[in-house]
Amino acid sequence: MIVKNNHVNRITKLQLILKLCTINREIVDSNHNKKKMRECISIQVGQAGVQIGNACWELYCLEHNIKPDGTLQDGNTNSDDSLNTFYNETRHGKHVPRAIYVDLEPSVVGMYICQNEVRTGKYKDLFHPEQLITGNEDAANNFARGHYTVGRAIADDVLDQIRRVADTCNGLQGFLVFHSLGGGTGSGFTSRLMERLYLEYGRKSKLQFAVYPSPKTSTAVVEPYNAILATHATMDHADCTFLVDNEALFDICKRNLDIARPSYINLNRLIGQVVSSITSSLRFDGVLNVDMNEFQTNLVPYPRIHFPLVNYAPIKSAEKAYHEAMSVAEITNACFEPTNQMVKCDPRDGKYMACCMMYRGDVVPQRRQRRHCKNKDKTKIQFVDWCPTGFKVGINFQKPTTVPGGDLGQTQRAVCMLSNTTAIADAWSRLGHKFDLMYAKRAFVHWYVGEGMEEGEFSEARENVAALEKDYRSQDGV
Ligand SMILES: Nc1nc2c(ncn2[C@@H]2O[C@H](COP(=O)(O)OP(=O)(O)OP(=O)(O)O)[C@@H](O)[C@H]2O)c(=O)[nH]1
Ligand SMILES: [Mg+2]
Repeated sequence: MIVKNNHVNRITKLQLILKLCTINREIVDSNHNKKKMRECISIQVGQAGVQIGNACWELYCLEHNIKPDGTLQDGNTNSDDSLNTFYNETRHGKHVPRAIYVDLEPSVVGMYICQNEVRTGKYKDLFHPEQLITGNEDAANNFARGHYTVGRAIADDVLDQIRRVADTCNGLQGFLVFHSLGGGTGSGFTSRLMERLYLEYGRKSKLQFAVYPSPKTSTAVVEPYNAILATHATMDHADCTFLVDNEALFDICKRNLDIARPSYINLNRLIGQVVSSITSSLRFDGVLNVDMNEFQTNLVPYPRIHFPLVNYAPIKSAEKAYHEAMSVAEITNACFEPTNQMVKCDPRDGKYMACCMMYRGDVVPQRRQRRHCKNKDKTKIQFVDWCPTGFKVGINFQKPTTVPGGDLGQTQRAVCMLSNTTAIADAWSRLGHKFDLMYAKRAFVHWYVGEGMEEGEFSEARENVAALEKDYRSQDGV
């Protein structure tokens, strides 16, 4: 569903043909989806990936009425078959997440299970032990250890396990990979894994959810090195990467949720809500549902320009949500606020190449569309001149679910906006600047060379990210 504005766009014939091809493909894709199961495999890598995974699977289970041991809540008959895209139902009626947890050290994955055993025993039975893969020593915040030395040893086991999970699928759609860009495992091992996935599952979609390093929460000084090396190494192997900036999340938790000192649990629950919105069209049936593939087709105009900005609204504490019911218009407006963004940058300084709105809950289609147009004028959203201006819109009628005892208040509706904006180039320039300060002195480089990396890889990675920044900026004619 595309809402066009009145601008006359200067699009060439070729671009028009490309657009028509895209629309045709979308129709073919959505017809195809109706006939066939389209499973997704989630891969949670390193501490951040594992802990974000916990928040996501906890929320998915609540949304689908699945008990912590994988069985359905009493009275739930799984009438919506779509949940099988994320869960494999066994003969005994247990729903096992199509997920793999990987960390190069045992404590984070182990602690998760152990904490649950000790504290509540809640989700320890959800996963099959073979889905949780750990090594003996971590990557010590070093990309080279995660990618080469330590990571190499575990890669085959991980790929074998992925193959086993893939064998349980009828029509595997793709992979969702969760990781940090700053950790040694999150950066190094993930990029090795993405390369293997690209080689072995080339035609399947590969989406990443990557934690962008922030000085407020980062654990190592070399995170900018790891992040740039990982971005370079995965650039050609990922179809779409959603960045989540810990600093942006930290500020949202403080400002919107009144959490004085946000912890990873607070940040991860927020990420969980966002991921749930992005993936809800894959997990629930619905007439106005728009499949992730369709959004992706619209969001990524060129293979490298694949880092959409994520906005989410409403983000309100339980107390505020109880007193303020937000209308469709209000959540749509709130969603455009830079304070509801998952990465710090200012889209008003850039131009949009694409914009997708994913609504959930009580939302009436016509009103929503009109609101878009008004909103677009109001906030002076500018599209690049080569792209037909339009919003792709999807609705999932299931209202958002909140975790009991969590920070977010229950609301009747929510919206998640994915936009490809040239403003995200700011994130790359900030990271590049920090990289340059250290690399000018060759500080800490010996740790990487000691693990078998060549110094040339640093400059190659830096040049590639600089080129990415330039690619983005050149889209709006800057
Ligand atoms: N949002 C979020 N960020 C996290 C979490 N845990 C770690 N981080 C961030 O991730 C980066 C550190 O990476 P980790 O994921 O801890 O590292 P790792 O992948 O386990 O790699 P090594 O421990 O070096 O082997 C820092 O920027 C942290 O702020 C988490 O649970 N949630
Ligand atoms: Mg770790």
